[in-house]
Amino acid sequence: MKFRKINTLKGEVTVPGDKSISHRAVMFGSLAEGLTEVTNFLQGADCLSTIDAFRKMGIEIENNPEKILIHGKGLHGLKAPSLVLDMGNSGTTTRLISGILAGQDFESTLTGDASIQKRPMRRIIEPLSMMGANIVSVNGNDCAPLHIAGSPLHGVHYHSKVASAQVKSAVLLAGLYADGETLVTEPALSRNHTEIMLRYFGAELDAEDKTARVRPEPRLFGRKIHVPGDISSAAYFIAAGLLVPGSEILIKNVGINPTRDGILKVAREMGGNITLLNENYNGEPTADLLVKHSTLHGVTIEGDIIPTLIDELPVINIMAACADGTTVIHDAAELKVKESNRIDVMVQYLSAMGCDITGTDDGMIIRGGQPLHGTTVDSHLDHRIAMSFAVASLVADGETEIKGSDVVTISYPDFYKDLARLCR
Ligand code: SPQ
Repeated sequence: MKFRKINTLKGEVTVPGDKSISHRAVMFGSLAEGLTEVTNFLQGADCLSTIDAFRKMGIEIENNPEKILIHGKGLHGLKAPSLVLDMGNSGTTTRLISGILAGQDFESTLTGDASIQKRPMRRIIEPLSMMGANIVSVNGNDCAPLHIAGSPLHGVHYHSKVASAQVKSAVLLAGLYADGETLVTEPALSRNHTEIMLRYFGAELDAEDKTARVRPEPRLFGRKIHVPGDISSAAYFIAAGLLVPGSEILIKNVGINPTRDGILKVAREMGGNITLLNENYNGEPTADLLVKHSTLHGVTIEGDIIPTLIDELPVINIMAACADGTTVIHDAAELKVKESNRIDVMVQYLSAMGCDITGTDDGMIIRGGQPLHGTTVDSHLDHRIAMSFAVASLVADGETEIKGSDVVTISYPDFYKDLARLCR
């Protein structure tokens, strides 16, 4: 797909439902007794992979346009899948489902696309094995395919080396099937949607500082869930609104959970004009975001804020490239093990657009303020790379071509349509 510089962005946009919350609604609804109704569910390919996996384990899930209905069968209601479970491109599905499968009384095998088969699974194999799980990487390379023979599990206190919601959630979900309580402590707090939603379904779970604790064998009950808009999808409009001269856009109903809102803090620290309207703190907090074009300056981004904006760093790189001064990003080595190596790919194509950027072991250094020019970008089949460079193209001279642009179907199928509607 080809893009050109635009004059300005004006209007309102409603981004689709949060991907992390949509996945969890299907998973926990399947393990609950009775009906779970989910509205504003993200109809992205990753969340459809989660639905498909639970259907293959005997859960009836009705995917209607206005709501998803999950006919949960309780904690012990899953059936052995007769086929290999296909996780598609979804790291969240792969890692969280592994925690659930570890405690079943059947065997299963799960795999995914070429990207999933390269993403590290040792981070879940290790803690789940400590709990007594029988989980192996079929090719012996610590990646999917994974074979899991369900077995009795015991509670542990796991100290994770990485701040990862997927690792934390896998262990907590296995903890539902353990013989005692399970605790996870992480080096920095990662997104806490699992903790919030499992408690809402009836689990005995408490969380304090960087430790979450769950008690085993709860009865979970079907619930109604309205999924807030995904701040990771809103991030592209936040960046575009700040960067394109004269822009003013309202992004409606965005999740602003403090474990996800790092982009708002960083964008404001860079000088970004963002106003929160209609704030609602009932359950997962939400707000409308009014974004106005701003002159940005470089900042340092490091430490505990990193997990709260990890998926937004590619588009924050674009903001930094257009900001005056230097932006330094540390403590973000996790970027190397996402759908692509997001440090290498951002450095490669931002350099090609004329930006002065250097990759480091755990981040990047961006000396901003040089004019960007169009180039050809390969998305590396990474949705966040495609959307980030679509934003860069709006302020770059000449034409930008994004190869593999369709990959946005993973998290935001209508992204290009929504963006085009705002362009003036
Ligand atoms: O699901 P997947 O492929 O891992 O998706 C990504 C993304 O950019 O959409 C990461 F590549 O988001 C992860 C996120 O980075 C979703 C997630 C979750 O829902 O629990 C947690 C984060 O990953 P991690 O490894 O830090 O736990």
